[in-house]
Amino acid sequence: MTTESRTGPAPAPTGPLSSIDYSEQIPNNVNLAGDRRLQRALEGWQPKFLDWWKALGPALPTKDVYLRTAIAVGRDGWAHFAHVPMEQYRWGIFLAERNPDRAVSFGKHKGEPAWQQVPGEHRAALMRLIVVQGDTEPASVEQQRLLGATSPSIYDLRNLFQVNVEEGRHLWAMVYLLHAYFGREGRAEAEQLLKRNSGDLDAPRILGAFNEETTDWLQFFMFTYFTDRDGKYQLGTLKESAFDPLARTCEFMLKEEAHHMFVGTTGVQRIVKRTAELMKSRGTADIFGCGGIPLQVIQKYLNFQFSVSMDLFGSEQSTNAGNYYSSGLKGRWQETRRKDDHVLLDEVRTMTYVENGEFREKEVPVLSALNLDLRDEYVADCANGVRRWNQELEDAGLDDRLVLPHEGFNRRVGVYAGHHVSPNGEVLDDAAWQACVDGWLPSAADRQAVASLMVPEYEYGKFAGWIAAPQTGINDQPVEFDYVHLAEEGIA
Ligand code: BYC
Ligand code: FE
Ligand code: FE
Repeated sequence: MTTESRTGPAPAPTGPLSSIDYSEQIPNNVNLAGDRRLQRALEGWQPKFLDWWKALGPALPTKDVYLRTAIAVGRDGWAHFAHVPMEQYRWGIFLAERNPDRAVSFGKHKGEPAWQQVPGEHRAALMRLIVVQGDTEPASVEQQRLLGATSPSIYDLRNLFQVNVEEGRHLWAMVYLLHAYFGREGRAEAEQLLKRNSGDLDAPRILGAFNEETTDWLQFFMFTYFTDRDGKYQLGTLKESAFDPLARTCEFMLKEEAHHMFVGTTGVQRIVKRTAELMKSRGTADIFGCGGIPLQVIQKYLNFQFSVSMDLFGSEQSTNAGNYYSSGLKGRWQETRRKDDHVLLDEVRTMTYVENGEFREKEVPVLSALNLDLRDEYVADCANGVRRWNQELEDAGLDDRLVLPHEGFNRRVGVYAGHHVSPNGEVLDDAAWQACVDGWLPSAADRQAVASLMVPEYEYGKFAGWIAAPQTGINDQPVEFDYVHLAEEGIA
C-alpha cells in the first residue's frame, strides 16, 4: 500500500491527549504547534471562517450566550458552560483519543493496523466523503440563520445557538483533515466549503436537504430530529473508517451531536404537548385560531422532513457505497457488533422497489445495498421519537397519533424516485397524487399560518403560546435562567 507521507502532519506526541490546549490561537489536541506549516495554513483559513460566520451565521445580535465548549475528549467532564460572545467561541480541532492497537474491522484490509496516513489509492474517495460531510455542517448554520428573530423563548434561542456553533466546529473537524492530509487539493476544497451556500442558485450545497429553507421553528425542530439524525448515522459509519484520524474526529463529533437530537426530540414533543392541551380544552383540531399548531400540520412537516432526510442516504443500491466498504473507508452502523464476516462478499438481502405500479421485492447482494442497510437502522431509530410524541397525545386522552410515512413517500433519490407513494404506502398515478399532496406536505398556506405564530418571546422563563415549557433547563440551570443576553439593537 502506498502512503501519502508528504502531506501528513507531524506525529502527535505520545501520552494522554484527552485535554485540549486553549493557549493556542486554534484550540486543539492534535499538537498543531508541532507542525508549523499546517498551523499556518489553518491560521490562514481561520479569518475566512470568521468572515463566513459573520456574514451567514446567526443574524440576531447578541451580547453573549450560555454555551458549552469542549475542554477534554475523555469520557467524563468534557464540556464547560459559560456566557461567551458568540464570535469569540473557541472553535477548535478535537479528536477522540487514539487507540494505538486499533485495527481495520471490515473490508479487504480487515485486520491490518488502522491507517495514520491516507493510502494513495483511496485518496480521491476519502476526500470526497470528507467534503460531502463537511459541506453539510455550515449549510445547516446558513439554513438556520434567521431563526433567532422569532425564537419562542430565550431557552430555545440558546439551544439554537449551541447547535450553530457546534455545526461550525464540525466544519473545522473536516477542514483539519483536508488541510492535514490532502495537501493543496485539500486546501482548495476547504475554501470551497465556505463558497458553496445553502440555496444558492449557482453554487448550492451538495446534498438536497441542505438547500431547503428553514421557514420556522417547527421546521427547525423537525430538522434537528430527522436530519441531524442522518448526521448521527453517517458519522457512525465514518467512525468505523480505517483512516484513523477520520474515525477519531467523528467519534468526538457524535458526542456533540447528541444534544442536537435532544433539541429536536424535545422541541417537537413540547409542541405536541401544547397542541394536545389546546385540542382538549377547545374541543377542536383546528387550533390555529387560538395560537396552536394543528396536529395535521405537524404531521405534514414530519412527512416532509422525514422524506428529504431519507434521500440523504443515497440510492438503495450504490456501487460507491460497496466500494467505500470494501476499501475500508466507510463501515456499517455498529460494525464491530455485527455477527458476520465483515467482508460481505456472499451475503444477500431483500430490497423493495416499485414496478408497474406495485411494490416488488428482490434479492440483492448486501455489499451493493449498504446505503439501504444504514437507512433501515435510521428508520428504526426515527420511530422512537414518534412513540414519545404520541405518548403526549395519549396522556392528554386523545386518540389522534403521529406516524412515520412510508419509506417511498415523496422521494427524489433511489428506487422510489419517479414514483408517487402515499404516506400509508399506496402507489399512485400522477392525478391521484396531485389531488392529495396538499393534505400530506406543508402547503404555502400551512407554512404561512405557522410563520404567523412565530412571534419572539425574549422574556426569561416565558414561552410562546404554541410550545410548552421544557421540563428542566440546561446544565442544571433553571428554565428561566438568562441563557442569552441580547444586544441592545436586537431588542427592537
Ligand atoms: N442530494 O451512489 P449514490 C450531517 C448523489 S448529515 C443530492 O447513491 P452514494 C448534518 C451522490 O453524491 C450527514 N445528491 O451515492 C446534519 C452521487 O453523486 P456523484 C452528511 C445526492 O455515494 C444536520 C450520486 O447522487 N454526511 O452531518 O452511495 C446538520 C449517486 O448516488 C443525494 C454524509 O452524507 C442527495 N440527497 O451515497 C448538520 C456522509 N444523495 O458521485 C450536519 C458522506 C446522493 O454521482 N457521504 N446524491 O456525483 C456519503 O457517504 C455519500 O456520499 C452519500 C451518498 C450517503 C451522501
Ligand atoms: Fe454536525
Ligand atoms: Fe448536528
